[in-house]
Amino acid sequence: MSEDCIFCSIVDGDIPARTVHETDGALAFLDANPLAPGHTLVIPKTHHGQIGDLPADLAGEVFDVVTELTPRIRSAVDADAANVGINDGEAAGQEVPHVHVHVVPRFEGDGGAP
Ligand code: DGP
Repeated sequence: MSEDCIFCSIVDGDIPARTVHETDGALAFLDANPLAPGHTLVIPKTHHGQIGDLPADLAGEVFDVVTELTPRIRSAVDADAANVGINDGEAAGQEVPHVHVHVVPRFEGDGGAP
């Protein structure tokens, strides 16, 4: 837990979020500012700022959730594809300094990658 971290507050239940899936070490919830219907964030429950800070076993657990969820999310919103990605560092567009993987459903003709 890191004080003043929005995603740690979501893990702790202090900020509400729409949970999609949960494991011992990872949480998936809907993005509050979705780029598309079903836009989901997958995070480690413990606080790690950037991808290089993640222990390998936890990175594996997070990625397992991404792997399992992505086809399910695509199917749920009838998407044609998905962008799966991490903004790693401020200059790359990372606004919340708690590692998170974006799963963004994509639709034919929706205008290209975000
Ligand atoms: P990034 O720019 O990669 O750090 O993405 C941060 C994402 O987090 C952005 O798409 C919006 C989302 N977000 C920010 N605050 C909240 C929140 O309080 N709840 C939820 N569900 N999503 C949030």
